[in-house]
Amino acid sequence: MPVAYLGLGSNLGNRKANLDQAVELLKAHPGIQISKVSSYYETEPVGYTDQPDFLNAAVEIETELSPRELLNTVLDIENKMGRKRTIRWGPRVIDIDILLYGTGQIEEEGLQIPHPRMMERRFVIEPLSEIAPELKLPDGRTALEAAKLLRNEDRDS
Ligand code: GSY
Repeated sequence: MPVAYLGLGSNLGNRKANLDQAVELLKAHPGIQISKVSSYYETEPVGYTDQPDFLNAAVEIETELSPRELLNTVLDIENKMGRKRTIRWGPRVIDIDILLYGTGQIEEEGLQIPHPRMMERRFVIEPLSEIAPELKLPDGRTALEAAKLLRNEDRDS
């Protein structure tokens, strides 16, 4: 069964409860088996910075769903949890991004895999490197190598 990786984030309301609920809703889906969940990481907002800090996590799943079905499932969960799409990069109860789906590369309307901004986002790579340190990322580095690089960049900036 294909293995996929998801990035989760929340910066509105009870952020831990939101991440917990998103994990439970993923778990409850008959086409998804969760194999790993990272710790929850407190992170400063990146991009649009005038918003509360996030809690971020990464999840490894095995899934019978196609990438498009997986996208529709995570969008359903976001909607069920009350996600409102007001400001594009603004605060959100829950955000679930598909980071990787096996070694697949997909460029379709509304669906890009690997996630186009994952490599530059420490809030994605740190939790991912915790649950899958040896996972090969799109640039050929392992998740652990990519995390170290981003840590060093942050330290030197
Ligand atoms: O797509 C991610 C939403 N997001 C985040 C996030 O999840 N964590 C942090 N730290 N900053 C963010 N900026 C955006 S947009």
